[in-house]
Amino acid sequence: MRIAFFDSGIGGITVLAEAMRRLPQEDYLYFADTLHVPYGTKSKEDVLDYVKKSVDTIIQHDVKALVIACNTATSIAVADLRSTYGIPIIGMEPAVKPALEMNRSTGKRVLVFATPLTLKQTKYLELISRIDDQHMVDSLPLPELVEFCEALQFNPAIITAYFQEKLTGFDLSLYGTVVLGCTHFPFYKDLLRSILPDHIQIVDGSSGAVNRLKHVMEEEGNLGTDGQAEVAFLCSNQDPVYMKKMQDALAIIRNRATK
Ligand code: DGN
Repeated sequence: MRIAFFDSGIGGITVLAEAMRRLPQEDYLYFADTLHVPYGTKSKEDVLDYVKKSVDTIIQHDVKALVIACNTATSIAVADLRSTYGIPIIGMEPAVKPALEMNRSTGKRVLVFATPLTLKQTKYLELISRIDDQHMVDSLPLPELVEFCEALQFNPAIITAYFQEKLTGFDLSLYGTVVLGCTHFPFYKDLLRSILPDHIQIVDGSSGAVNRLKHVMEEEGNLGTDGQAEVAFLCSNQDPVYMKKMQDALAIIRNRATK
């Protein structure tokens, strides 16, 4: 049986790639909800509906666990999904906790990049109020970055100009860590590395999600032994061009210099 990964578009491929690296004896199914991408600028009610429909489709395939490889979908739907389906469901969490720990000795701040919808959800606000007692965390919504990514727009001049505009007004000397709280954003990790000052570390939630996946599969005694990290791609509008795009995106992320 396969492990399924789900996102509105190609973002979750950044988490899938980490799982393939760490759990190569599994096989995978990747589903993109191309009928409704992007989620991050839509209403909570609509996203909940899109996620449930997508998971209903995914569950018809023989899958043993599901990773909601989308911070936006996780923050809106993970509790609902866990009470509906009888397989392990792993969600994303912006890596704010490790980011705060990394800055303990320097007293620097944390800057979280995510979709506007993720940053508005109770799940995120509760996380911040639980772990950020010193008020060291700021956030920046970057919805256009999802659109760039879906268009495979990796032109350094365009993306650099975008980041520079968005970061206007931020004193970067105050920050020690940037958190990529949207699974699309690690596609820009190499570029961000060249834009941000050297003292700023960049973290994302992929390794945390894969740690959790591995732990859950071990607990269930259900880790794969004979898989070959093969990936079957599916998308909700069944567009052959998008199928090819998902394969290209996986190759891009696997060849990225900054892990
Ligand atoms: N990749 C999604 C996330 O992690 O929030 C967002 C994509 C979107 O649909 N906006």
